[in-house]
Formats: sequence, structure tokens, C-alpha cells
Amino acid sequence: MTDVKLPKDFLWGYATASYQIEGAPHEDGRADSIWDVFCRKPGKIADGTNGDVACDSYHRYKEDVALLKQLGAKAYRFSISWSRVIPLGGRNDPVNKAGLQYYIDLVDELHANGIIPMATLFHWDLPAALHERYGGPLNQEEYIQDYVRYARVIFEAFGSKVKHWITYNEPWCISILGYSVGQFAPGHTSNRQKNEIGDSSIEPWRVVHSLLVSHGHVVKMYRDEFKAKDGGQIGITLNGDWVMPWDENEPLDVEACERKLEFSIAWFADPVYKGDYPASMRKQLGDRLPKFTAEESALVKGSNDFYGMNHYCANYIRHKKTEPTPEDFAGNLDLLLENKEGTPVGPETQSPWLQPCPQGFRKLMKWISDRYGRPTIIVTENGTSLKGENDMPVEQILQDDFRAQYFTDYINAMAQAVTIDNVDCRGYMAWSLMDNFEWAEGYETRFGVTYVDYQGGQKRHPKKSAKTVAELFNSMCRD
Ligand code: PNW
Repeated sequence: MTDVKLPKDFLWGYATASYQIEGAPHEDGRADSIWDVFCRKPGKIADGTNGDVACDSYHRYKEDVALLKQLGAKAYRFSISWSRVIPLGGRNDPVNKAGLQYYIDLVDELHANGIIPMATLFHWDLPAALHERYGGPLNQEEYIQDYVRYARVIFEAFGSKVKHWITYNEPWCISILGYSVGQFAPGHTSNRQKNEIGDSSIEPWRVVHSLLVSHGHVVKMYRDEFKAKDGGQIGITLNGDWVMPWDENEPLDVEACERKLEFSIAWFADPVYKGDYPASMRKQLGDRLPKFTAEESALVKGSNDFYGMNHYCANYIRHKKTEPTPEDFAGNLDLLLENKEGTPVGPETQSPWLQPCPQGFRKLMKWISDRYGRPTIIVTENGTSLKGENDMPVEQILQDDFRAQYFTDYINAMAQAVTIDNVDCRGYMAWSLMDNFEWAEGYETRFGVTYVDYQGGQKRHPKKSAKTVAELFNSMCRD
């Protein structure tokens, strides 16, 4: 293997998200987010749980920071709960000082321990009041003003304490899982067995348009009013898996692979780097895909200081022979976990969508780098669950060889992209610092490099993989 290396000042650490770890949903004035509401609906969360306690990080943030330090992390990516800071969410609604203070205390604690904070403004927990008031991002005009005001409150409060800002985590998940499939909050879908509300043919495209334009507004505001004095960078985080043709001798499958990348990644990244949606999406969706006005396009184009990349796995892609349905969001193709020969993408994990394929990471980094003119990339999430982990005895959980191997292979693949393919990647946040509330999968699926003992007072115990990650970066980051 080529001797791979990463820059000496490479930023590595761990990621989490507010609703997945904090608990304390009603303490110190926090109001419901759409996830609090969604969890109350029977049947939505696999084990019937919610984020009411989670990792109890609202009370244990000092423990979290001590853990990060113990693990040798240089940075920590966390997210801010909008409804903790502005409980009702809107631009004329009051700011909740106590909620804001929690994040300031967290950031101060990180600095006191030499750990660089990276803050996500929105990791899916939209204030429920805004969803009820006007449909959240379904109402572009109202939503943008509220999101911009929320961001302003945050930027003013943090000043130069935070130098890495992420506007949104995974607009694909927000939109497709929340407004098309209905698997995530707010659960909108055309599938009437799942929900009486929703239109999967229209809503996902509208929601993303609002998210992108609001991202553009917030970036402009940050650059105009804060960047010079606070010296930070701002970008959006996009998820995306690698693709391989189901039949490599079938040109239509090869073509479908590119289309899949466009429908899941270029949907956002093309507007951000080039100013418009990909032609393949316009072709399939016609007028259902909103159009950027000249002003919107100018606002969104060039709005990333860095590309936040979340990446977990790969899929085989097979083209469809039939016309796309109005609900199709993938580009009229099948996503498969085996190819024509029956070869799996990788080993099974606890997450039905996740089978590791480390070389896909390198290839996708190069694809992004080539398509968008070598942007600076920060990997903002990468990690895995482990089949049956929750049912294992604790000693076995702590010996998570499968996850350690995953990180070894993926971090090596990333370092190859940097060393061999000249990809400009400057940071990597593993998902996740600790086991947490895995959304619709509840607590059965664990993603942490740290075991959280939910029955034993949320105590944290680092697993083997935490040591592996530190060793990898300590040996790779050098001049
Ligand atoms: C990401 N999929 O979500 C999120 O950013 C995290 O909050 C989450 O815990 C983590 O990955 C692990 O799931 C995803 O179905 C959820 O393809 C689902 C998918 C992808 C990403």
C-alpha cells in the first residue's frame, strides 16, 4: 500500500447532534421540535423510544468534553437545537437565554480543553411551532426569514468562539425521509397508509429549494457581517453514498449511476457550486422542480467555504425500464445491495441501508473534487453500526473489531484520496462520539466509538474503535 499521509494540522474528531444526545426536552424553556412530536406517534420509532433522556448530554456536557479529550480528539462537531434557543422558532419570538447559555458553556468548555468546536445550526430538529404555523420549509418566504434570524442570534452570541459553521445537515434526509418516504419527522408522504398528509411528488423539491435559498441567505449574512471580525468558515453538509453498476456491462446501469449521484448529491451541490439544479433532474421532474430566480441563483452559487461531506456506504444501481412514477426521487433506478453476480456491497451492519465499501469513499471524494473544482472538503460524518451489537454482552461491545476495521479502511481510503488523487480534505469527524438516539431506529442501533449504558445512568465507556481512530490519525497526520 502507498504510504498515505494527511496534513499535520488535519482536524479530526467526533460528531453528534442535539436531539440524538441532549435529552432535557422541556428544561430551561426548550419547546418541542418536530422530532419530539414525531416520536409520540405510535409506530414511528422502532423501539417506541424518544430523545427525552438520550445520552443526557444537557447535564453531562462536561463529561462529553472530558471524553473527547481522553480520546485525543482535536475537534467536536455538535448541533444546536433551534427550539432550545428560540422555543417558538419565529423571527418575532423571544430568545431563550438559558438555552443559548448551554451551548456557550459547551463551547467554553471545549476551548478550555483545547478542542475546536464545529457547530451545525440545523440537524433536523425544526421547532414544532414553525411546522404548525406555516409548514416550516414548505413555506419558503416565512421560513427563510425565521431561519436567518435564528442564525443571526447564534452568530451574535458566539462571535469568534466558533470558526466552523454548518448551515444544514443532510438536506437529502430532511427532504426525502421527512417529506417523501415519511420515515422521519414530520412524516409527510403520499403513502396514505403512513400519513394522511403529504405529497411526495411536490413537497421534497419545494423543501430543498427553501433550504438552499435560506442557506444562501445565511452564508451571505455571515460573510457580510461576521466573517471579517470573527474569522470563521461556513458550509453545508451533504450526505451521499458511492454507486456501482448492477451490471457493469450494461451502459444504462453505468449511466444510472451518474444519475443517482446527481439526484442525491448534485441536487444540492450543483446549485451551491454552479448555480442551478442538474439537467437530469429538470428532465425527469419538469416544473415540479422549482426554478431559481436570477437573484436566488446568485445567492446560492459560491456559498460554500468548505464542502461538508457525510459518507457511510455504497449501493449497486440498476436502471429501470419503466417511466418514473411521480413519487420517484432517485432518478428512476433501483438501489441494490448485491450486483448481478450476487456479490454484496459489503458485510451487513445493523442499519439496513449500510454496507461498507471503503474504496467507494475514495472514489466519491474524487468525484466531488472533479465536479466542483477541488473544493476544500471536511468529512463531517463517517461511521458504522454493527449487526446485533445491542444484544451483545458489554465486554463484547467494547471490543468492536468490526467498527475498528471500518474506520481503518475508510480513513485509509480518505488518505489515499488526499495523497494520490490530490483531493483537498482538511478534516474528518467520525460518527459518532457515543451511542445515541438513532432516529427512527431508536436505541437499538449503536453508532458510537463509546458505549453508553442507558440502563446504568448514561455512563460512557470507550470502545476499542476509539483507540483505533486516534492511532490512525496520530500516525497519518505529519509533515
Ligand atoms: C446520518 N440513509 O443520517 C445523520 O446525519 C446522523 O444523525 C445519523 O445518526 C447517522 O447518519 C447514522 O444514521 C442518515 O437512510 C440516516 O441513507 C439515514 C441515511 C443516511 C444518513
